[in-house]
Amino acid sequence: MRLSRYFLPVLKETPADAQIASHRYMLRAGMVRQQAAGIYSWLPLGFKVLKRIEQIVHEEQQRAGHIPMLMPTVQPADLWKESGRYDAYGPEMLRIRDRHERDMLYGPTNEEMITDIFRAHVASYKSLPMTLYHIQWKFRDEIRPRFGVMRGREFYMKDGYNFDLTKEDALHAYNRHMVSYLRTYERMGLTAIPMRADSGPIGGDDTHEFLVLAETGESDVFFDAGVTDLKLGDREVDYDDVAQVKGICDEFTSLYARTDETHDEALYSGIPEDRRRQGKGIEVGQIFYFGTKYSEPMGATVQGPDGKPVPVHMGSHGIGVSRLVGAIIEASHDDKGIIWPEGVTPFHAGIVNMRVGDEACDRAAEALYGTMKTLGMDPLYDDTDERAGAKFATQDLIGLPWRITVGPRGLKNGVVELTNRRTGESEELSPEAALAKLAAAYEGKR
Ligand code: 5CA
Repeated sequence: MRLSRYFLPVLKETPADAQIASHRYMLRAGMVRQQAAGIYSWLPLGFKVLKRIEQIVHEEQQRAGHIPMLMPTVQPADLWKESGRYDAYGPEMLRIRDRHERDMLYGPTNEEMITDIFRAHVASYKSLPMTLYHIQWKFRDEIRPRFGVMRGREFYMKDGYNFDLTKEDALHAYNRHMVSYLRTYERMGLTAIPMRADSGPIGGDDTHEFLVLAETGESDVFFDAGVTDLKLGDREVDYDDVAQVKGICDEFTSLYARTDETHDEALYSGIPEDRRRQGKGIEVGQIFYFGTKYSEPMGATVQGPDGKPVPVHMGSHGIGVSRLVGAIIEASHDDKGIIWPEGVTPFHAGIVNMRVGDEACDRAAEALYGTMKTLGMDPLYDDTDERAGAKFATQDLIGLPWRITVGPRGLKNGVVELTNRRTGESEELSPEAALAKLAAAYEGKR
């Protein structure tokens, strides 16, 4: 993309009402625009990041064997009356009446709807196990929307639902989700720690939240410092291997890690003192096992091996896709702007032409731009006639992991400058060597 033809409305001023770095930088980098409290338009740069995150979520869900689909945002109230949650959900639910005076709602989550789909189409235990998921906009009329997309009213969420014959099978589905989530967050450059939590309005006994440690997080967390060292890395996972998947979950959940809702002071004080940690975290996902809480009242049964109908065991599993954009920035920024991890960056590199109009500079920058695109990379080429200082400030603000600077002095020696946004280190390299280094940096991350 050429910056001269892009829509990147960066702000010079720091917006007064934005209290945390991610919110400030998302506004300043022209990623989002607030349309009403907790409701945002995703401008092109923000939209690109949202889509990269969504893509990683899709890939990891499908790697775990989960099936994508799409349910609507607007739901009939009748389904929620069946489960009993229409009244229980309270003022967070946005209730709508259509022209025929039918009660509708803007979905805050989809347990009822997916249960309805399941009961209509699945009759036998032979179709199980099954996990369906979608990525769709949700609405919760949060009492205090804040911190930009972190606590929105309209937000983008991946929600998945498992259907199993037995509790044991459903717990394997729960574990499968835990492992797939660990991999998902790691690909985004995040450490998200599974912590025992409270199930709230979704219900059920077993639930873990995934928390990214950050001072600006809204959850209070207590943990053994050892949990921050755990990494899934690139180990091979066979998601059908019940023992392997459980083994990984045990590894990640055996050390103490809880949110304040389930915090147990006695257990916590059993951790060696030098490893006890308290802090704040951003909840980027949550998984639940709730058994037959929805299948029983809604009649979602299958014919079991003995021919008798049995209600299915279910769980639901969510990832805050739009919240992740903010969470990644909270975890990765400096005083100049965002620092995107390579896995989610909106563009792979910025190309800064220091002297637009200079024939050698234009030729070299155009050649780099063309070659990168041919190599399947997605560069942002700053071909505008802004001052160099302003160009660099924009690059730092929008946080692309790499910048290639093309200037007249370097070109005389046949070199461009390759700068790493995170370390600030620059190297003078031939254009070919700079491209080879970029390609290596993105190896396995595109
Ligand atoms: N039905 C279950 C699992 S699919 C569910 O709704 N879980 S949840 O309530 O925990 O939401 C899943 C994730 O969505 C949360 O972990 C969080 O990351 C994100 N989320 C929840 N509320 C908001 C909000 N108001 N703004 C942005 N993200 C949110």
